[in-house]
Amino acid sequence: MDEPRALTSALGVKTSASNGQVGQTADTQVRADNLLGVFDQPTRGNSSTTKALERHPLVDGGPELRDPEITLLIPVDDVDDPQLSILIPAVDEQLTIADFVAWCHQGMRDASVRGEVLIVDSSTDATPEIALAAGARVLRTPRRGLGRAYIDAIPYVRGKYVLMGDADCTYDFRQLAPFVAALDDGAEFAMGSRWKGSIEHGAMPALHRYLGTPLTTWILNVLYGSRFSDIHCGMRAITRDALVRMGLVSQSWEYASEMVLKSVRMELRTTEVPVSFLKDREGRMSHHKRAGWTSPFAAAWINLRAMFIHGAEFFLLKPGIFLFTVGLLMTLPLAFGSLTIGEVTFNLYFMLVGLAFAVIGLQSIYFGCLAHVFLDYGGRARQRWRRIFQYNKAVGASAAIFTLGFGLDVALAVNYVSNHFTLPGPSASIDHLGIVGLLFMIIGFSTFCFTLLLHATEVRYGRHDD
Ligand SMILES: Nc1nc2c(ncn2[C@@H]2O[C@H](COP(=O)(O)OP(=O)(O)OP(=O)(O)O)[C@@H](O)[C@H]2O)c(=O)[nH]1
Ligand SMILES: [Mg+2]
Repeated sequence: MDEPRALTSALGVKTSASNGQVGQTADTQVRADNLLGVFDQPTRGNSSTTKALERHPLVDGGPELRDPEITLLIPVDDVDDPQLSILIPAVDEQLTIADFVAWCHQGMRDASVRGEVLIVDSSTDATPEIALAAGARVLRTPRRGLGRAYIDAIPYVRGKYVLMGDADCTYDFRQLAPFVAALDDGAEFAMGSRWKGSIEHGAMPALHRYLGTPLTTWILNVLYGSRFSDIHCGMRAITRDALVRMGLVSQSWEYASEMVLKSVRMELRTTEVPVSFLKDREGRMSHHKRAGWTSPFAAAWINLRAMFIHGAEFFLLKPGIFLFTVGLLMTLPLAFGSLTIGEVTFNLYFMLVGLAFAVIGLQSIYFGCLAHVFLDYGGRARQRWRRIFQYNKAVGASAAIFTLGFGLDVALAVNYVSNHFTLPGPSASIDHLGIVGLLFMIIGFSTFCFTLLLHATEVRYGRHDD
């Protein structure tokens, strides 16, 4: 505890969220550039930093995207034009951060790759000063969650390859060469796998090892038709281009699932790399433990939530088609009256159950299509659905089906009025046709609404994908 504090004062480092100050001693100089400052005064930052930031699309998006609460600290032995960026969030990791940065440098030397270590730091201890002294770039950000730390850091990533992980020395970054080799071989996403590598005894609680991770990995694989062996592995590499295109939104632990499932949706060239998972150092307490016993459950819950939201179509489209078909089979054959097969009579009430199934099924189908459209990365789903539901044809068909249904129900209403406001009875064919009429009106109206919404997506996404 004492030693890092002493180092802080020896370095004379001052970090400031708003003005990017400069700390200096006889043998160490540390430069702190606020991103805004780099733009306003380009000569203050070193030229490679300025260039990297200027060409980044997120930064190019406009000043409103620059966060005044973020400060970049650059070490004296900074690397120009790195090929690899090791991107590591850290909160209060002063116990391990020096070794961790040294491991990264050793790993990069062994892999013969020119790289930088970028620590996304939200610590209140001496982590940033130690990391900076060890030769890492430090991005000071407010503590806003693990996913948010990655999102905040993306505009500052200079390498073509990005390797992610934890600062607690539980992933062995001395062995990073296989990740670089995988990306060199053409992979866009190289996911670490502790199950294919090794897990040191005591490194993972039994609950995570035998239940949480295998179960959530299995669920994701079922939902997305993928074959990952360890979706929560924190050590993973991705090209910067793919990471930017991914547009991560997760603020917390669920970034882990979001990256994996988006890699499937984006059809990234993906591979798995075995990694060694080590025990926490003596004296380090996991953030989950610090947050309380409910924390792993909260992490599992938000990871599942991400999987379900991004995979909404799984629950909607195919189940919807099934339910709609069952609903039609329960209603249409009874359109002209009850049917008796053996001992069983299928009557108007049976039709009503079928009507409910058909309506729920149809809504599911249309919501599933919309989920497909909203969560589409290549534009192909939008193109396909718009081709199936061409505006004129779909609106024309909706109007025809609705009118047919309306006609059947008008006939029922006329019959009702002309019979002194009484219906002939549940087995009369006019009553059965009235239910079919309702079904047709619902199908027609829902299809019209869906067609409008589907084509409204053009307003949001444009037609460049056609
Ligand atoms: N910048 C930043 N880093 C974070 C945040 N939360 C966690 N980290 C860091 O992200 C890495 C992974 O953190 P956690 O997933 O919470 O992991 P942990 O404390 O090692 O807990 P275990 O999952 O039990 O290993 C560690 O290096 C943390 O210091 C955050 O809100 N902001
Ligand atoms: Mg850990």
